[in-house]
Amino acid sequence: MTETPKTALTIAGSDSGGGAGLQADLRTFFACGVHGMTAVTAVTVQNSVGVSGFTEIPPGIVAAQIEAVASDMGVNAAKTGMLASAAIISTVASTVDELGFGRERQTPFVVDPVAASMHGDSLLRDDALEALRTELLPRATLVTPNLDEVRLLTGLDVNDVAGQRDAAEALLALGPQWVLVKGGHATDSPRCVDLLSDGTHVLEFEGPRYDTPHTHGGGDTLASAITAHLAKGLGVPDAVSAGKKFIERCVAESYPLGAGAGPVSPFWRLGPDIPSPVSRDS
Ligand code: PXL
Repeated sequence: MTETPKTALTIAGSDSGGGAGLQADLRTFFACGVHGMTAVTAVTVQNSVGVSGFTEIPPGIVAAQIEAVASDMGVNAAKTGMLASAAIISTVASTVDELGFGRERQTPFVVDPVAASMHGDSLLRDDALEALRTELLPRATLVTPNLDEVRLLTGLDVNDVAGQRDAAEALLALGPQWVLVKGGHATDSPRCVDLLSDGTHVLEFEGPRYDTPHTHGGGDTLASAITAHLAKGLGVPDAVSAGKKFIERCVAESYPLGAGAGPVSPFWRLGPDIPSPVSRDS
């Protein structure tokens, strides 16, 4: 028997292709050394080319999954991914209140405001955006939008770091404790800058921009790596710094799979002992 690891909970949707969603979250939690738990919100039908449909889990079952693991196993940090509907968002909001997750509460709560897949397929019903804005963002310890999600949440069209600063202000006005405005979608920029702010501290995390189409699950992986480090007791800036280093390597080591976008990959965390990749045709 070994020591029990810290625990992290993802409240997210399933990606049948295994690249994004709760599959990416669990893989990341494992690679970051925390025990991963799931509250499934939706089941998507997808592969590397796109999402062809999804069904939602009843809100009461989403809440019951969260309560079941929190009451028995304990949650050191939690995150959200695909939430699909206003009804699920409202239920998650009241459940996290009940359990003490969120800003200025005991358990760090990361909201990744997932609205669409990288191919542009909607993962959030139209009526749910307002619920995300008004019910979930005010409860978040950290919210981690990409620039498309910034546009949906604030109406701001951002393509440089100055714009990211303005977006951070606009998002902080919606109530989260910290905002990480990710710059990955600002493709004109040769570097990839993510801007973190709580209104007092403004920190820029800069990294390389890799020229690869295989970034499926990148946002989920960053948010779950940050969540894992929060579960281990790091503060938000240190957890974001550790998460950024983790996702950079996962993007550098992403691989092609299927006809479309392959996944970012944490295989490198397994070290030199695993066999090097062999062709699946051989
Ligand atoms: O990467 C965002 C995301 C989150 N959750 C699920 C997804 C995706 C993107 O495809 O499928 C279930």
